[in-house]
Amino acid sequence: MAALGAAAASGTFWPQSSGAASQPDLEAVLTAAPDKMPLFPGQLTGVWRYKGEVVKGDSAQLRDMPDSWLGPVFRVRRGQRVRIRFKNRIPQESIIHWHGLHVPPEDDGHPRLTVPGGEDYVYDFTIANRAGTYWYHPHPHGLTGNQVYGGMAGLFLISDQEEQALDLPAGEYDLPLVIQDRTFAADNRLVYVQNPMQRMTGFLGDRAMINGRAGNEYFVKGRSYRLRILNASNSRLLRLGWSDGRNLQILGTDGGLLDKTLVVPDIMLGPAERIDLWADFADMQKGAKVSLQSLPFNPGSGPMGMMGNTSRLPAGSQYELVRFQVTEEEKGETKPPERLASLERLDPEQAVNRDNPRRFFLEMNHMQPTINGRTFNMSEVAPDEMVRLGTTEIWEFVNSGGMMAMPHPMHIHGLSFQVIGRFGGPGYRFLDKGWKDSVLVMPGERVVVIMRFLDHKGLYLYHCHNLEHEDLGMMRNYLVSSLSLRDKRTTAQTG
Ligand SMILES: [Cu+2]
Repeated sequence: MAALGAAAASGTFWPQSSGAASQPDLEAVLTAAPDKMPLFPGQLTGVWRYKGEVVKGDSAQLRDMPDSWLGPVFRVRRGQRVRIRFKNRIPQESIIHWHGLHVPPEDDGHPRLTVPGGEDYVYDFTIANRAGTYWYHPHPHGLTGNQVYGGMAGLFLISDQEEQALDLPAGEYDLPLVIQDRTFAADNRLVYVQNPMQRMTGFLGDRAMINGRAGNEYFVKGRSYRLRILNASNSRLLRLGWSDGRNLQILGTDGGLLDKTLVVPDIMLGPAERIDLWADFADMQKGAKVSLQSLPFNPGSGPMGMMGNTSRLPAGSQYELVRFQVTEEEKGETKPPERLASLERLDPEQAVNRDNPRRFFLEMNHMQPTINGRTFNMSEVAPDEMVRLGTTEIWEFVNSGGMMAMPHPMHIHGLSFQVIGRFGGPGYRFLDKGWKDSVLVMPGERVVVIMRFLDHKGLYLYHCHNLEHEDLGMMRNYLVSSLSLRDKRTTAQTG
């Protein structure tokens, strides 16, 4: 159980709860349970999914997605305190991770906190993050891929005053697009990993599913929209672009808005990454269509990626994701605001390891993906995985490349980081601006990130968000403590 009021121990950087931490602003129940959904004509499809219910507070803060296997969309404000009771009613142990949220360790969904089917876990934390598109999903060790694939995931949207002042498209014009690939058998059953090779490369489905349902056509008005795109696929990389060659106008990323709109022809989006897009249909006539596609790219895994990959949508191929059809011409807003949000930049000069960044080598070792040669252990923390509260650090993820190399979307729990360098690799366009919590590291690439361990001590995770890799153990603990490095070495030696 989460310690009540633990979030009140926050430092000065993050806002405190508006209600002096005495009462939650929102109390909800999130139940994971088996369900059956009419995804296609014929038989129903069995899924596992989250259902939500507001117990106290504004019922509009949880919205069901119609006809979707996804859980309810949370809409919360920075500074609000939320208490969420997770009721695990699937026949497996589980726990929820609030992806991208800065929460105390006991609210972070570490696999050591899993509860068996039939039991509950109560989260209680204050929303510390900037406005942005975050999400939630299960995090039991070895079972995350299976549970997310089965339907367990949902969006967690945060707003704040700075974002609200921008008056971005809202309501029906603020459109989430959660992209997941899935394979279905002839009788509409979900099909997951069929052989060890698919587990090693990551599972690729036969079709792109949008917002937890089969239809990918959206009827829109001839005006501007905010599209919140989450790649919630288990392992699939996307290279997003518009079908008519227009540029992407990118407003935000994992950790919220950029300082100004980024205009690019295409962008890579790895598993767990988010992009906020400004989409403008104002220049289109009634009946006109335009699509978001995944454009061709070299998945970079060489012969390894080809083996076991039986998907009808091969990695790196070109296919349509979402089609928009204009049903009503309208003269709406056509340009995003000049300036979006204030963006603090972490200074590498302030990093305690400025001259000696931590290096994490991402390597395949006889079909086993590893980080610095290690795999997951529930409680183990190596000396190079211990960091000090209050410090700023530079970490480097090094994907060594070679025959066995595969892309690894690396995720760090408990904080947002900034990308300060990307070297080598195939040279695609990545969204390395703003605040991130997941970053794609392609074969042969070295990605340098900077982060600050501000106000929560304890055990967190960093791992590959290719969920098959994660379940195979490409995940490790890191420990935030107030001890100095020298103290930690002594402690580690003496146990
Ligand atoms: Cu990986």
